[in-house]
Amino acid sequence: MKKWWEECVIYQVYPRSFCDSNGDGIGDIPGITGKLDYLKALGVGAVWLSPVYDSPNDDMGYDIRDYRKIMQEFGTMEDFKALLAGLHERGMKLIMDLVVNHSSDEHEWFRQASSSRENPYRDYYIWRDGKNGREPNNWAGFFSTPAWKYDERTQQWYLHLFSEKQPDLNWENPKLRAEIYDMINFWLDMGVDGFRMDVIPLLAKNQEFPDAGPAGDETEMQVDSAEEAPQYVFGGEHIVLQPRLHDYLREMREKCFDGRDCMCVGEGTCVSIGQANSLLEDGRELDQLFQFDLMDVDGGASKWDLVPLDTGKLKRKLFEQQEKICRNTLFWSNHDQPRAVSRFGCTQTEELWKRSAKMLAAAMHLMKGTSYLFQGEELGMTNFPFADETELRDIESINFLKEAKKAGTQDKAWESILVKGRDNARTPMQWDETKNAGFSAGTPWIAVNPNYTYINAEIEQKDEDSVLNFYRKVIALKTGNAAFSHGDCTELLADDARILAYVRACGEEKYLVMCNMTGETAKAEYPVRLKEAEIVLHNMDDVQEWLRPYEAVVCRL
Ligand code: ISL
Ligand code: CA
Repeated sequence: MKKWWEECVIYQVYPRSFCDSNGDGIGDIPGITGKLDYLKALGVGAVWLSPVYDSPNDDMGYDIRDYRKIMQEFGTMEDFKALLAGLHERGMKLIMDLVVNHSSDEHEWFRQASSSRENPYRDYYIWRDGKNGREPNNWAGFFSTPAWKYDERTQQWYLHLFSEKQPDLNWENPKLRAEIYDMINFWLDMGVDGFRMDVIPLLAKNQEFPDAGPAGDETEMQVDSAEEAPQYVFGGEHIVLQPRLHDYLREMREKCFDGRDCMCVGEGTCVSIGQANSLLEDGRELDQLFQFDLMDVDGGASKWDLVPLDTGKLKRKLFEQQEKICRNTLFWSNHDQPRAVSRFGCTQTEELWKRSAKMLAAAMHLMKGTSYLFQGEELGMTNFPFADETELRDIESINFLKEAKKAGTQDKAWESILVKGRDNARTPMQWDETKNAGFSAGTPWIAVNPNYTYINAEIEQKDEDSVLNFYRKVIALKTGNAAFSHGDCTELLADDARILAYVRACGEEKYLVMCNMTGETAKAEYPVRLKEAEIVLHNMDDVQEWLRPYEAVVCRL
């Protein structure tokens, strides 16, 4: 028997940008509840809600001040319960975001912990003495800062892999773990159906806290004086998939998930394709994992290094995931990534925008695995033409630009932010042609993409040929047809870098999916003659011999 989460398409809502019900410019929970029929009509079976907990929003809700309270701007606990009930009434599930690698520095635990070294909560976080007047080690954080911050009051350093307002929790401490499990059970008892677990592979840290760097390299960041600036290095080998992580996840399953019909999907930060199954294999840790290799195909040493898209590489990664990851997930984007069509498709003309957005829908979501859509993807929403830094809201981009200015590389940094900045995904959902795309009657917290005049839900609902209606068809195939929901997936044309081609098969039912991922017509030895094939889904009106730019076709074999 397949589990519900293996059979449905899951839709990610970024609440701040989804729908503002009271005109304060910030999306909120009643706003989401008002759109449930839209989601139902799209055909999704579950919603993953980015964090809605009380937060000072240093990292837009990923810095939690109170795990059992709803963020005031988003509404009340009653509003939350109404959302949950509204989903359940329509036969949809709700997955919450679980951010437990770190809390906010405004969380009561941290306020206590940082008040004195003797405080009973001290050990809920990770404190160390400095070395030579500097950080305890050379670890770099994710947001262009060192990973440690000095606390004047208690004269020790605390670890924060993300912003300094996101201190890392100390999972070594059994009391902290018990509090987290209680909190998880609080939400499960209320009826939520699962969790998306933020940066879950980073929970356990090497307790020696050694410097990071090439093994055996004694020079790492040995700094001899407080004046000399050390080189900070990402401490991956000491924080990703450490042995204790597996103990924690197993314990969590025992204390929270066993005996319940819920699911957990982990954000597989820094987990390679080959490592993914170590968290999935025996079903005692995670149910699913987001593996991020696709998100790195157009990056270099860092995501900010812009590398042109190599569709051959993209294809290899996709099929490697198919082959090696049990219970695979499929996604083109999320709230941390640029918009899929701007990144993997083409926005040069309106026609190619539409065609390539549809091609991406078929290419990804008809593969084997649970599909995750990010809000607006189903409309073909695009990256935002940020004019200058005053339009940025995301701490990652803001910090990156600040550091680039110091180094005199701000022009290059700005180019990267336009292409890769997380705010691209966070501009308001485009509902209709009215003011602010129908997102808010007030002033939105982040600018609305000017293309809402033709990319919006209302227009697309009415247009048979829209990206939205194409997504509906893809979702209907994915969830209503055994070959697509759990049939085998076999790659074809593996040596052709331009065409993504595969067969989905379940018993006698067989379908061929062929997608031209490039802007050129792609002649090749096709497995079928398109003109004679029984076409069940197509993003163009007529059939020719060869796939035209971004053409996608699904035929029954
Ligand atoms: O966003 C990224 C790349 O731009 C990632 O490095 C990201 O920071 C990483 O995947 C962790 O993401 C998650 O945790 C962060 C939060 O900022 C992200 O929004 C969240 O998805 C810290 O909680
Ligand atoms: Ca609001």
